[in-house]
Amino acid sequence: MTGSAAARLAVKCALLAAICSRCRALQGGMLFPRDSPSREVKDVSGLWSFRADLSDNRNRGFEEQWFSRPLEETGPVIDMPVPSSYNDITQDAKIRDFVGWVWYEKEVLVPTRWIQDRGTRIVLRVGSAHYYSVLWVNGVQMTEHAGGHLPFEADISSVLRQSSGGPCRITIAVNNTLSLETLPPGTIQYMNDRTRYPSGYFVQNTNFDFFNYAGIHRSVLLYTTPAVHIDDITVQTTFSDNIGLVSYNVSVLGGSKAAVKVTLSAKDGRCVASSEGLSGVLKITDVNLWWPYLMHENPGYLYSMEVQAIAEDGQTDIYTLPVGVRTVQVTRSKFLINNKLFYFHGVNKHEDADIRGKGFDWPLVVKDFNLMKWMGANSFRTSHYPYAEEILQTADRHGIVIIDECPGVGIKDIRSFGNVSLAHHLTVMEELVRRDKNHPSVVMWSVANEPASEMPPAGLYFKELISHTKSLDSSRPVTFITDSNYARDQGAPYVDVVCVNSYFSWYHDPGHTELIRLQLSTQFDNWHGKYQKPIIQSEYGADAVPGLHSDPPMMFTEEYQRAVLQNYHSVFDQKRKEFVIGELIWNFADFMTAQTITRVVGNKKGVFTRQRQPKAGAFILRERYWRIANESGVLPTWSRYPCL
Ligand code: GCB
Repeated sequence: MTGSAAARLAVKCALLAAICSRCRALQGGMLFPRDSPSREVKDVSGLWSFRADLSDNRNRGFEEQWFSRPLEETGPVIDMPVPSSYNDITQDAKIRDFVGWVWYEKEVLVPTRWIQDRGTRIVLRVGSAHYYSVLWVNGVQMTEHAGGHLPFEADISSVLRQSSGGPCRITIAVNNTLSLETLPPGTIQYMNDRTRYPSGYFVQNTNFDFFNYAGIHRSVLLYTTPAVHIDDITVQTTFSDNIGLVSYNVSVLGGSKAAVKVTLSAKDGRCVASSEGLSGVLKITDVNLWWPYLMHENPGYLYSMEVQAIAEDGQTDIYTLPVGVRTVQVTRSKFLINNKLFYFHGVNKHEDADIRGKGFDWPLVVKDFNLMKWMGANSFRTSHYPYAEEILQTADRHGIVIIDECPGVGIKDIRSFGNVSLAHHLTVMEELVRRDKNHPSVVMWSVANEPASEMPPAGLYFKELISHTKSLDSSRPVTFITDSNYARDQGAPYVDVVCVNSYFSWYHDPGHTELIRLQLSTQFDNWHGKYQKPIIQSEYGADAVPGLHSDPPMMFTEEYQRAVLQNYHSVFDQKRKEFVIGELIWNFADFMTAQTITRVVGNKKGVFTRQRQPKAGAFILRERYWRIANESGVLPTWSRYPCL
C-alpha cells in the first residue's frame, strides 16, 4: 500500500467515488427469480476469472478499461468461486485484507431461443456483491449498485441481441471501501508518520467487529420473462375465525393492458381461492395459518399463489409466490402471532464460515437450520445486514421467525447522521422491504444496530427512518437495536419493540457474574419504566474458546459462558412474566473479525464453533428453549425434547 502523494489522492478518489451516493431512486420490483411455464432461470455462478486492482491508486482497471476486453487479455487472472468472499480463497494476505476494486469476469452461453425470440426479456441478477458494484455485459455498462447485501439486476436483452449470438461476457467490478455515508459506515485513514508507515499507507476503519468480507456473495442468475411481465407482487394477510384473507397487489410492466388472474392453491394442489385484476382479496375457508416452529404441530404452512399476466397478444407471464397467512401484533408488553403470545427464544447469526466467508452455501444453511431446530430456537435476527433470500425462504418453510435487519451497524460518527447518510439509509430500507415484504417468517424490521443514539441528530434521524419504514410496510413492527444505556437513547420513542443488547460481566464488570442479576433487572425495569414497550434482550453472551475450561469459571472458558447464560436466564424467567418478549443469544456461532487485541482469531461468543460443533452453552440453551416451548402446551408429544 505505497505510492506517491498524487497517487494517494487518486486512491482516495477512486475508492470514494465508488460510494458517493450515485444510487438511483428505486424502480420496480425485486421478485426472486423462479422457473415457471413462462420463465427460465440459468445460474451462472461457479468459477469466474478474478483480479484485484493492486495498483497504487487502485484505479488501473478503469484507466485501462478492463471491462472492454476479456479480463485475461489485460493481465493475470486467478480462479474465483462465486458465490464466495474472495478474502480467504488464496494464501495471500494482500488479497485477504484488500481494500479497493476487484474485477470478476465470466463468459456464459445464452440459449439461442432467448436471443431469437424478441418477445423475451433477458435479465441479469446479482444476489449481492459487497459493497459497490459496476456491471458490464460485452463491455457495455448495464448498472451500478451501492450496498453489499441486497440484489441488483439489469435488463440485458438489447445488448445481447446486438452481439447477434456472440458470447455474453459479464464483468463485475466490486469495491469494498466504506465511507461515512455507506451502510455500514467506515473510513479510510492515511497514516502520515513517515517514520512508521511508508508513503501512501492507509487502513480502513470500521465500528463493527465482523470481518468486512467482500466479493460476489450470492448467486449470479440470468432469467427470462415475456415482454409483458409481472414486475412485483405484494401480499398482506389476516384472518378471522377460520377465514383467511390475502390482499394482493400486482404490478405489470411492458404493456399497457394486461389481464391478471390469481389463484391460490393449498399444499395438496387444491385451488382454494381465485381472483382477477391487479389487486384484490382472496378468501380462504378453513384456512391453514402459518405458525412458527414449536407453536403448532404443522409449522410454516405455505400456500402457492399463482399470478398470470395475460398480454393483449395472448402471451402470458406466470409467477408463483409462496404465501403464509398470519398476523403480527404488538401491545405494551406482548408480541402476538395469530393472536397468540409469541416469545422469541432464538439466536443472532452472521453469514460467516471458513473459506467462503460470507458466500452463500446451501450445506451451511441447511446445517444451521438443523442446529437451530435441534436447540429449540424459534427465531433469529439477521444481525447485522439482510441475509440471502434462500435463507428467508427456508425460514418460511420451517416456521422460523425472523427479525430482518438492515446494514445500519456501527453508526458512531456524527457525520454519519447527515442528509446523505439518511437518504441512503431510507433507500436501503426501501430495497429491503421491497425484497422481503412477502416472507411470513419476517415479523419485524430492524433499522440499525447500536447507533450512537445519544448524539444530537440521532433523534430526528431515527424518527424519519422509522416512520419511513412504517410507511413502506404498515403490517410489521419496527425496531432498532440499542445498547443497555436507556438514558442516552433518542431513537426508542419511535420503535414498537425495544431491543436491548447488554454484556454484563463481560464488557461491564468483567469476571463478575455475581452482578448480572442485579444489573439486568435494573436494565429491564428502567427501559420498561421509561417507554412502556415490550423488550427483547437482543444480545447477551460471553466469549468461550472451545475446549478451554476452568472451575470456578474464568472468562473465555466454556464454564464462564455457561455461567453468564444461566444468570441471564434466571432474570429472563422473572421478566418474561411481565414485559420481556424474547431472548436472542449472541451468537449462534463463532465468526471472523478484524484482527484486534480483543479477538482470538475471531469472535468466540458462539454457542457453536465456526465449524458448527456445540460448546457447553449450546446444551444449556437447548434444554432451556425446549422447556419454554413445552410450556406452551401446543407441542405434540412426538416432538418433545427427549430429556423433559
Ligand atoms: C455487540 C455488537 C456485535 C458484537 C458484540 C460483541 O454489541 O452488536 O456486533 O459482535 O457486541 O461480541 O462485542
